[in-house]
Amino acid sequence: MNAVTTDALWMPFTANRDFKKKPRIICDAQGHYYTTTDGRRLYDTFSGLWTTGVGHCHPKIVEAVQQQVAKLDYAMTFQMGNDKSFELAERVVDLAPEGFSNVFFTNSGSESVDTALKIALAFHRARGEGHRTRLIGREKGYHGVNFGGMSVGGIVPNRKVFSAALLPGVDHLRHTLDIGRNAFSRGMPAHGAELADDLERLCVLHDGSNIAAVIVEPIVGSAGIIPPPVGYLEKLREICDRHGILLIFDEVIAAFGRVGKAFGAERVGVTPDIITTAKGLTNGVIPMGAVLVQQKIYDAMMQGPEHMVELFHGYTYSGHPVAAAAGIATMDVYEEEGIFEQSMALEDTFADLLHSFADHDKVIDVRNFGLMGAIELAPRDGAPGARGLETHKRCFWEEDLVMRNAMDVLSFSPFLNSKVDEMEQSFEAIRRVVDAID
Ligand code: PXG
Ligand code: PLP
Repeated sequence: MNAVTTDALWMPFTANRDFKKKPRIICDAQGHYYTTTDGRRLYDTFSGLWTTGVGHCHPKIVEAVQQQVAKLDYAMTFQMGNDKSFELAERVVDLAPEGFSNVFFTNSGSESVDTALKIALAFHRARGEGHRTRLIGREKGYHGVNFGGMSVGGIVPNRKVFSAALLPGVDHLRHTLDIGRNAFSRGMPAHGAELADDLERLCVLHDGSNIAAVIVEPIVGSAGIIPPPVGYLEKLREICDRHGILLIFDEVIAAFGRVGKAFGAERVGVTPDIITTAKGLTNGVIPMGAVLVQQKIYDAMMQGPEHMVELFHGYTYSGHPVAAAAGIATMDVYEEEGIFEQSMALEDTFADLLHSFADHDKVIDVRNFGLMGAIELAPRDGAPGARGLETHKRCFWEEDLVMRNAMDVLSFSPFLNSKVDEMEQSFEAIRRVVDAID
């Protein structure tokens, strides 16, 4: 077996004791495959953790990082700047929907979310609307694990233990998952646009003039891939506009080709005021996140004496030069290799493969949008989540496949440049496992 000692590491979002009985450890990766410490080669159906859309160890990104780390490893980005961070900001703005003019760098999706919420509050205050302090999230939303993102998030186990420390003044829209009416929908489900009226209800309850921002994932990721009902996001946009509320799309997963365009906003045809990103910004190679804002937000903040800091916020590693170099190389790869077009071209095959599970007696729903997909298994009596975890483990040990589960939802985030035969083989393996489990 492997020689790695697992005792000291407290693993994130992991059943540590169960894992350490029989560790699943990766030590190498190339393209679409991982290698384990016991020398097996595994196909990755999750592109890292939604991160590594163009494949692992892409030579162009590896080279950019190697060169940058030997040239400028770090420089302060407060009251100074490094060339690469400015260059990456321009590249990201060039890809963004019309109206987005500025980028604030962070080191993760969680930091992007907390940054976006703080920008929303600061923006309203700068415009003399400091009474807009309430933040609205949505049930089943995942916005990372920091206090702001956890508070607007709606995944119960992520909040339960920290209940006393959740931000005040936060409320939640109802979620849009409706297996009863929408099971096995391909892409956006037909039913549920009216759930956006929940925002109108909260505007009555709290008075819309007190609400700073609404944050949603345009397509829900972590909670099990929930595409928005047809017309839902348009309605949210309209209600936000009517009440002067900022709309934040959390695109930590959706941005950079995951749904066939540079940004999810472009794909769903609804433009928010702020977009949060991370993951695909650097292909997951170096941690980095970014918050994109519309021109009106940046402009509103650029006031007061010119020698004064306009936004008292930033991270030691905001715009880190090595991360920025990885980001620039990633943008080059997206462009030169037509990655977003490749992603779009794979969508139908991916949807067909997912929906081929619709007839399976253990499957209660299949959901997909772009290259985000879920097969939801019926929970085993008295043991919710057991089937999902067992499928994950069997895929790893018996099928040489990395497959992510969230409880009994099998989630898929294929490479944006997947090969069709590899994708097909991975779903054949999944079917063998789903057939075999109790
Ligand atoms: N917002 C969204 C929409 C995300 O998907 C975050 C914020 C937080 O990003 P960081 O970089 O702080 O982890 C995420 C992260 C899963 C899974 O299994 C998804 C995420 C993280 C871990 C697991 O779907 N998304
Ligand atoms: N804690 C202490 C004591 C610090 O000095 C700093 C940054 O200087 C931080 C936390 C925040 O760290 P970061 O900027 O990496 O988020």
